[in-house]
Formats: sequence, structure tokens, C-alpha cells
Amino acid sequence: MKVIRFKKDSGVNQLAVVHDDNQIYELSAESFQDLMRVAEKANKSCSQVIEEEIINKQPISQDLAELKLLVPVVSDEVWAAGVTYLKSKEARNREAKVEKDSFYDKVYDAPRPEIFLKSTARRLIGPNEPVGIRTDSNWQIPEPELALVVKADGEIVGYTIGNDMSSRDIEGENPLYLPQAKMWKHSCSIGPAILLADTVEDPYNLAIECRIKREGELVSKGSANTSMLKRSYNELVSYLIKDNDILDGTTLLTGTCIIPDDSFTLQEDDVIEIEIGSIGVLKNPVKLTSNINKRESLI
Ligand code: DO4
Ligand code: MG
Repeated sequence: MKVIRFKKDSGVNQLAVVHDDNQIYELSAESFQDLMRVAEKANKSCSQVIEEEIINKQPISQDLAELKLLVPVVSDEVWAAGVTYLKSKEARNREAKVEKDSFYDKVYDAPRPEIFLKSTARRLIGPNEPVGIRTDSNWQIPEPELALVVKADGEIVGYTIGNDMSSRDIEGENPLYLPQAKMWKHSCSIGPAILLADTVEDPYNLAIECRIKREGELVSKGSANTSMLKRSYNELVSYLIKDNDILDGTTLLTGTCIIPDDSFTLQEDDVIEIEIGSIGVLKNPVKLTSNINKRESLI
């Protein structure tokens, strides 16, 4: 069972559920956070609350492909874990031109994971909106990642897809540049849906695929599985909330396990597609940040 948000023709942002039979039902909750609050008050899971609400409802007549999907949860903050897959550690060592005992080797094996602030609500974008590439970097890639949607107390309530856009030359030059290698205008996309945690059979066996197209042609393709993750999701969340208050609906990206060839860099008008299990496909075109208007308000 998946929760989506979409813009109606009237301009209203609507929360809805895609049920197992692929029928879509509008929900009365105004946001994913609102749904979490209702569930908590009733001492039920989000999926139980939804089942009870839609029992006497009619599905909408449109298909998922016809809807203008929005960020499924407007997270106050999006955090990200790094170097949680072997492939990420190896790629970081190559870009930093170090062979052994690097910071990346150490963090991969250390009890404490790497966790950094990736985005704020105002910077976050959803399906089909342009992700930005920096004007001062020559080596930029998408990072396809499973994202956890968590409650303030750290409970994982759902899974979505995150794109942790990254500048490899800026990070490779000096790891202290990490915030600039990770956070800029439109550098984080999430969506298209939140798969509710209690409806997922095995979150450690989700196939991930990333496809990058240029003028319609496939220029990069990679695949992996969440079974390759070095740490557990609860371990990552436990470090996120250690001595740190978060709000309901905070999103935590769990790290990348797909890195394009080292010769690859994104270009304007490329199209990135990230597919994870039954969550769906998160698709975003690429634009130079200088060609993206300043966003004044929340989505
Ligand atoms: O250390 C840099 C970031 C690592 C990261 O974003 C990842 O492994 O996904
Ligand atoms: Mg990443």
C-alpha cells in the first residue's frame, strides 16, 4: 500500500492511497504527517487507518500516470547516510585519490555511520521537477537511494526513493567541502510514493535500478539491491535521533550502491529514472541551477 500526493485540477494538493489492486482513493488527511498523527492517536498503523477510511469510498477515475505527483511528504529536513555500501566507499576513495586507510575506509567500518543534512523542505523537489547541477562542478552524478520516512521517535513508517545529487570533484578535492558537494538548489528529489512499512515484506530485499537518458538514449544504467547495505535501517535512525530532535515525517536517505562509470557526468536535459521495488519510478530532468527559478515557498 502506497501513499501519494498530487495536485488536483482545482489547484488543491491531495493526499491519496494507491491500494494493492492499483485503485487510487483520496484520503481525508491533509498531509502524511497528519495521517501519522491520526494513526498515533488511534493507536493504529497508517495502513489500518487507511483501510478503515476507504472501505466505503469509491476510487478516483484517473490512473497514476495521469496525476501530477508531488513530493509525497514535505519533510522539514532530509538527512542522508553515506558510505553504507562497499561501492560507495570504493568510488569515494577513487575520487579523493586515496588507496587505503582513508576517512571513507574508516567510516565504513566504524560503529558511528556518516550522517549529514541533505535538504530542507524549501530545497526539496518531487517527481518530474528538474534536479539541479552546479555551475562550478565538472563531475556530477545522481545517487539513487532508498529513503526512510520516520516519526519523531524514530519509528520507520514508510519507504520512498531519494536522489542524493552529488558533486564528485568538489567532494574529491576536500571532504570538508561535503556540504557544497551535497546541498544546493534542487539537489534532492524524493518520491513518487511512500510504501507503508507494515505492508512491505522485506525492506532488505528491494531491487534498485538507475537509468540516465540523454536525447532519449540510455547513457548509464546500474542496478543493485538493498540486501547489499552494510548497516540496518534502525541503526542509521538511532544515530540520526541521538541527541537530535527531529519532526514527524523526517526523511533519511540510506546511501547509494549505484555509481555511474568514473568518466560519466550529468549534463543539462539528461533525464534520471530511479526505480525501487514497488515504490515506483522517480523521474527528474536535469537543469543547470542557473536555469532554475528561485523557489520562494514550500511545495
Ligand atoms: O561521504 C560522502 C557521501 C556518501 C554518500 O552520499 C553515499 O554513500 O551515498
Ligand atoms: Mg548518497
